[in-house]
Amino acid sequence: MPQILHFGVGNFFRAHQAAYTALAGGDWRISGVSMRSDAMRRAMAADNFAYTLVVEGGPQSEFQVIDVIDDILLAPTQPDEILTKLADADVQIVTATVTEKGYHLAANGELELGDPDIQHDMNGTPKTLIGFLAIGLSQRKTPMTILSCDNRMDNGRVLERAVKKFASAAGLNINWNLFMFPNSMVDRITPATTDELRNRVAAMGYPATAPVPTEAFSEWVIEDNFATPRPDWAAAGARFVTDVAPHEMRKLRMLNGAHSMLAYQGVLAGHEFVHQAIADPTLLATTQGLMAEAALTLPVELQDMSAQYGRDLIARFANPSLAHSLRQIAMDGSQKIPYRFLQSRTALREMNMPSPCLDAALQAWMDFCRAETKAGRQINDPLGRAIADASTRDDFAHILGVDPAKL
Ligand code: CS2
Repeated sequence: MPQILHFGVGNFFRAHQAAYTALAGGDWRISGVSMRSDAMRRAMAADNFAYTLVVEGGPQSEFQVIDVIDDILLAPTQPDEILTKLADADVQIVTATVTEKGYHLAANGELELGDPDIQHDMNGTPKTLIGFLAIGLSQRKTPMTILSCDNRMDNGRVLERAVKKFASAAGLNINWNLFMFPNSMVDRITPATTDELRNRVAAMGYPATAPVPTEAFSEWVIEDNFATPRPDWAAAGARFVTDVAPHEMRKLRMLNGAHSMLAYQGVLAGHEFVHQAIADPTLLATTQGLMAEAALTLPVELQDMSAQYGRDLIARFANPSLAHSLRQIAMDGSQKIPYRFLQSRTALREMNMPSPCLDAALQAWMDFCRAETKAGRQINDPLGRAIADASTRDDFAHILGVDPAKL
């Protein structure tokens, strides 16, 4: 049976790629890899890896039982089993949602060879996605498609470059003709699971150990550049295109840009959830402003749809049945801000146009970092310590790898 090996079995993957695979029909099955903790494997094993997706936002919650996952392997304790899977000809597609920081990239977007986790993987027993792929592909004899589903511009190419850099530093030989790394844009707002949700799902008699809350909307735009067959994801609503970049730009700059701004301004204003922040008239106005600024930077063919896209995003953010925590979005700002704020800002500067809302968003990130540091809280970011230092010295430019004059 054809298989997918998925790295990063969090809620987003279970609301998105796994749900598309289930809807696509056919006989594809998924094995998951949990990058750190055993918690998800333990919870899901109790229900034989089936789980309930709870679609919130309509008059009633909709419960969908998803049963496409066969097992979950643990990266820290089962590296050999994972490498065996990567060599298995039945495993034709690797998908990944390891978050921005799971790529271990420097501010210039290239793999950070000095990163301690990457250094660790050079010894031959990997624990990162990059190490697993480089070592796994060097042992593989049949084609495979590696599909990044993380929120990054050019995510497939970035992943391919990172794996190549690792392989060349580690002296691994890979037959690159066998492998494709298509880009993709993924979208579905997926908060964390709460006890309240578990209880509600249990009361309905559905698998309740690891349910996932999500919204009705979802989007998946995939570069049609595969080395292997794939599930009929188009039947489940995915779109295959030749160039994903315009879709990535609109989503990262408008949706994720607005999300991050709401997170920083919202926490500073004392809000807890996205739907509360967007109900605050001041934050609604800056969000609309940021979207309008970001929209100006999009390719011309998207200009006509951007206003409606923005209105739809506001309606999605306002969904009161999704308890989407602002602090969850505020996490890992150093990895997110370049694609969410800086690229739009730079594009506007090149057009000699002002960017007051994007400037305010960037300011809100810095204010948030200062406030957290002052309150003695650790900043949840791979560069957390450096950011805490930068907060006391007011030197955020080097965190983002930009010229201080440009901040
Ligand atoms: C959010 C995203 O946590 C975050 O940074 O902006 O996870 C967002 O909810 C998704 O990209 C929506 O598709």
